[in-house]
Amino acid sequence: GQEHGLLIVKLGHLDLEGALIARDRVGIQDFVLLDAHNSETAFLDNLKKRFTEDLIYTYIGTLLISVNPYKELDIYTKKQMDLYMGVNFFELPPHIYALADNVYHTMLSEANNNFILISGESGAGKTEASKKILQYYAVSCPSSTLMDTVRDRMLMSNPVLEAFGNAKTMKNDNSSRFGKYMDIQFDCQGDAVGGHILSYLLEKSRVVHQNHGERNFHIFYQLVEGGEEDLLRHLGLEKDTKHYSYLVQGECSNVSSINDKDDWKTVKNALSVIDFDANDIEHLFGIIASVLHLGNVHFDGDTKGYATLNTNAALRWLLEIHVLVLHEALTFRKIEAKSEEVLSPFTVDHAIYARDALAKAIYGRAFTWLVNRINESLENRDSKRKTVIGLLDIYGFEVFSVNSFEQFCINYCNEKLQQLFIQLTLKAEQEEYEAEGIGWEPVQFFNNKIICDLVEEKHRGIISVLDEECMRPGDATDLTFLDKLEEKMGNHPHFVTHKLANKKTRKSLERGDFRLLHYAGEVTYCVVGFIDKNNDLLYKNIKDVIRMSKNPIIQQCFPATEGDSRRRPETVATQFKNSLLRLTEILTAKEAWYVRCLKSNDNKQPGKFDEVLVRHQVKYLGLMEHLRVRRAGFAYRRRYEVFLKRYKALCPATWPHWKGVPADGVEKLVQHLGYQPDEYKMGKTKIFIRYARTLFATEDAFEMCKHELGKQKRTQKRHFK
Ligand code: AOV
Ligand code: MG
Repeated sequence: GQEHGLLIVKLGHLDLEGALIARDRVGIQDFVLLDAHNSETAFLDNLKKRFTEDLIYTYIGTLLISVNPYKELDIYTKKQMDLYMGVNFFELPPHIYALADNVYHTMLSEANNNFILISGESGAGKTEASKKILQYYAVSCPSSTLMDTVRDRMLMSNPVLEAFGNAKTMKNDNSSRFGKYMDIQFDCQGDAVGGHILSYLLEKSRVVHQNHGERNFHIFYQLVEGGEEDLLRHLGLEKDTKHYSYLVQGECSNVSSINDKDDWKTVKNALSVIDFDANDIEHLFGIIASVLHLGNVHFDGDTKGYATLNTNAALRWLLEIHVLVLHEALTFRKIEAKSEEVLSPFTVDHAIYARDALAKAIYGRAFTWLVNRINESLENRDSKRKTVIGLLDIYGFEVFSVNSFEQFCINYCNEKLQQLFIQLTLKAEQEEYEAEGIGWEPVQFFNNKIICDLVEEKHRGIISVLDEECMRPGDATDLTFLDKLEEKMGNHPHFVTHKLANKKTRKSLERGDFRLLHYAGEVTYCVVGFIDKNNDLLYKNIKDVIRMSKNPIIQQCFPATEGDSRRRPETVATQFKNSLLRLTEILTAKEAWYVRCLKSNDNKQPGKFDEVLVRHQVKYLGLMEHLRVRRAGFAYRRRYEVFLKRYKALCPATWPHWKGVPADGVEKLVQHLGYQPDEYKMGKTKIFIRYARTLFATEDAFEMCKHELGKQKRTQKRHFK
């Protein structure tokens, strides 16, 4: 083709055809080098072409795109890891290891903090990607025996947290139901010396309720299916998940892709690696079993409709608390009036509500306790200088047939991360051009800040309106909340209510729903439960009772000092909002790297590339815009030393060594290669190359040259023999 003209002039004696044919079959490894860079169709063709060849990774510069293959690929072996160690992006096919390795070396050479933002919708492959990165560091970083423990614990924290925090949903058999940010700490030799995990809002409503086709958290099934007989007997559990109301609602206890028995062994082993002794394990599973027993506490109504327990049997196993005390707490509410305490009986519905609230609270707090415990075991007690690589793996954007408060929080979180991506990629680009003294025109993005504001703005956003309703004593309900929303955001371009639905979108809405037009698509939320879930209250007498438990983990989870203050605790949504704000601060202080995961199809089907689905993701993730920005002024930039080191063999003046200033060497080199003045600019520390084809041609020339040099070397060797 024409763009190779330069190459053919300079290296006319070499045959390019073979290389070009190979490239045609496997597509282009880096979209920056794609000729029709403005064409979404060309973009998708390239992804598809590669996907068909099991090449799931493609770059946009240093951003890595990953398309979920839904099948095991033979590309995560130790051999592959070794291959990618210390190698530049360009030298090998795109890989998650290449990214991991480049982040690692950047951190070491620049002594800075980095983070890898892994994003994509539910089931796109974020958690798998984050595991691959962690494994790469565990295997490939230099090793010292002391640090081996840290490394093992870091690896083993994964199965434990997945068991307690992941579950089967309609989108993903192993869906993360909490957000996770993990810092891996390295010393200046590059040894992994410690780690720290921050967890975000666990979807604890799943403990008491699962939609059809979904499961509770994996750990429950693992315990019941895999638990040793002694243990189960000790916990009073039957070896049958059907026996437990909290496990049967979704009607899919068995999932073909999941082996709970094996997973139980993995988790038990992992727990021992992160320093859990037999007592810890007994207490932890005592809690898990208690939740199951609690779910089996059923109520009847007496003649007045008040709740009575139909059997005391399950209570006996609950948290080492006296049966009668528990019985009372589950059927009566204690009201403190002046100096007296009055017992007011629960209705059946009320009692069920109290029971479920207790189960959620126990599980949620035990999860937080577990994260803290893992952090203790990962703590680096040596205060020497260290730098970190942060790994962010959150719950992806999700839309179900019914979406509730949990989806609202999860999708809001994804909005925030998209916003961060937009800010950082634009900002980084602008600053770089400015720092290097090169002018440029910014590229237009769809900025989703408007949606973030709609959700989180002080006094005006959805969370504020929700909080206001939650604080309002008396008659606030989910529907009054909806009315308030309608009143306040009715005219917002990304908000649709029942009343206005037909004007803004063609799809109508149910009375109790509102719809948000998210960056990734429309989601209809059902307001039922918003107020309760946001308040997340536990009756005081239930709290008092649970504090009587002799289980030491429960004692730590429900400290006696809690709740003394008169101040109302922050609502769930506000806590979440604040934690995301802090996360953004943590991340913006670090150098960002991106993995954008794409879902290849909606049926978890191996090797199927659903073009419509992928196109939609490419669009909303802003990949085309990202590419445009990368190419707006200059597609590529390289530090002078790096550029020279790589390509010096292409010019007699720079080969084998260039003795002067690197910038001058680069100037000599590119002039020899025939770069035209409009093709590149010399910045302060880097060369900026405008067209992909220029670098493409240079890279090809380099390949040919390597080949030639290799031949020469081989002939020389033969001569010596
Ligand atoms: P997610 O983390 O992005 O969804 P996962 O990482 O759990 O998605 O991936 C979902 C499933 O896709 C996995 O269980 C694997 O079966 C398959 N998969 C993903 N990546 C790969 C890969 N590189 N190679 C082979 N199979 C893969 V969520 O947590 O639901 O947002 O909330
Ligand atoms: Mg996940």
